Amino acid sequence: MLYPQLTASRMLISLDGFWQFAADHHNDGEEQGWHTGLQSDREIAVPASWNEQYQDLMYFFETGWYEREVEIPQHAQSEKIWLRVGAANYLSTLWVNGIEVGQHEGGHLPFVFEITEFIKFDRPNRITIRVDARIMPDRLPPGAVPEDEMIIGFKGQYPSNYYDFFPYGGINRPVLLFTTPDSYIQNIHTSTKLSGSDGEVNVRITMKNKISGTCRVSIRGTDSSLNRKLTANEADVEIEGCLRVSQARLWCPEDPFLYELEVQLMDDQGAMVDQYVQKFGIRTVVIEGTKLLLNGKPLFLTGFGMHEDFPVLGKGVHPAVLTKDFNLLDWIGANSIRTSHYPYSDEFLHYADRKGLLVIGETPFVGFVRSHYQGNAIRDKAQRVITEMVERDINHPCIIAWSLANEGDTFVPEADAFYKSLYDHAKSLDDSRPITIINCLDVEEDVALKHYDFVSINRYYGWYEQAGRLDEGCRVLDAKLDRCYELLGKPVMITEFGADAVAGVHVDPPELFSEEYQAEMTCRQYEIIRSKPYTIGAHVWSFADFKTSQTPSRVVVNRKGIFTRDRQPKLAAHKLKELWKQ
Ligand code: GCB
Repeated sequence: MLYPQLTASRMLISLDGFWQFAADHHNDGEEQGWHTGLQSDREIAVPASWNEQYQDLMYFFETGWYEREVEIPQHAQSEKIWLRVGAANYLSTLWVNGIEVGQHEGGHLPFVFEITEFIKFDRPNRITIRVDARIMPDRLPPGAVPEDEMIIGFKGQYPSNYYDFFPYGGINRPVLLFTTPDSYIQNIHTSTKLSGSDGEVNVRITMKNKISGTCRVSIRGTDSSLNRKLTANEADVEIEGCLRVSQARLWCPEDPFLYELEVQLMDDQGAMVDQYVQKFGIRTVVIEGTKLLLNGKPLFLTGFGMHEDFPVLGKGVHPAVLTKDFNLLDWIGANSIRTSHYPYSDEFLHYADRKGLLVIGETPFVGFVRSHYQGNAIRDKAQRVITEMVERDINHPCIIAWSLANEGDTFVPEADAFYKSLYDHAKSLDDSRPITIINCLDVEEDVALKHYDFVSINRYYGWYEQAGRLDEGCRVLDAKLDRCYELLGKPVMITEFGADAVAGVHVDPPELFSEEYQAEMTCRQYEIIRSKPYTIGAHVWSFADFKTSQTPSRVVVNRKGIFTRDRQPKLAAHKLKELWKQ
């Protein structure tokens, strides 16, 4: 489903702001009838995680209930009415006026439900959203997994998520109410190729169409268009076509030019029924030999793994934080990021399209263990999530690659078929971008990497290994990189390397946790990675300090940020800037 838009034919209202909230400590609110009227004791802000808004909710990982009333304009009576939640972590159920509309599983992708039949026009409508944030082994990402299956840290951390970021609960992204006409444009898929200096734009458009008329597709500012006759149809209608843009202005970090594809659904009298404007960029991205090519030119990715994380907001998206983060990425000279360890908000990706930031889009599959590969349940669920992610993000020029998993157990034999099936599934949905997964231990025993287009590795030599011995850490990194390429013969991306630094701690000669150690390690290792002919990128872990669960190795937050959690630069930020802005 398309991102909601205010157009000549569609209305859009934000339901962000204050909602009534109640914590359901026993997860039995439905039995108590909360969906028919919430016994709310407080207000809470949306979008934002609930945890940092009230002290007693910081460690609340059960079910939260949200409620608000909304009056719908009379003139929307002939329209379809939809409700879209950008993301709510983790399992959401929607009721309108006490009637259950639907459920969505997954904490980092949107859900949208048509609510037309539940809406009243003569009185306020009660919208209720239940968000179940329990941590469980079969949730993505998983928690509370068997300790004997863990391959890295996290034993006994509180809460018991099996990943290194705080499992914030709640409605973290915008809630939008919007309308479409009864016959409407449902989905638009663009993909682009180059032919000499021209751009070829392949479009696939699906519609729910109950009229006879025409679908008009054009690229604004060009003379490129196509028209298709439509007959009234109760089923989904799909049209495909190719538009050509001569002398195309190619999307790239230096000139992130966005074209606008205007799609109009017209009736037989020529009146417009529905309209949607889809932005896209003309660009290609391929792996060729040991190179990553954008528009045919080799590219080296410099930047970070990040998190959606900020004080008070938790995982809530806020335009001011996005602005600050993009400003800092630009200041430091980063050209790319990875959406570690889940798909980021629509708002982030729209910003990246406009700014020319290159993005590796990651699934929320961090920390799969052996038992996840047994049977088909997790594989099927993971494939559904990949489908949702690719469908949501396919038109973003900023996304140049997919990462299908971070640091799963890729060393047991069952992992081979499991990760191959994820790769095949993602390729079948999108063959226009390279796909990777991320290894965290030795590549020699890894059974999954071979299925992917390029190799991604997270390495902490000089930190978790060779701790405090930077020279040795650098030597090991150098040798292991060469071995990795020798074994797999594919381009290598270092998706994580870095060290914790507590802002304000200075030690000479440099020691663990000092700003000096972080700065020296990051810069020296960056140069080693950059010097290899087969590497395509180096992402420092991490952009900013971020909240984690409690464990003896984390001092309230993970301190590997190059910026503090409130976005102030550490020494390493200045040093990296010198390297990246050369
Ligand atoms: C990793 C993980 C990342 C952690 C990081 C660390 O390998 O991918 O989620 O936060 O290490 O700091 O330990």
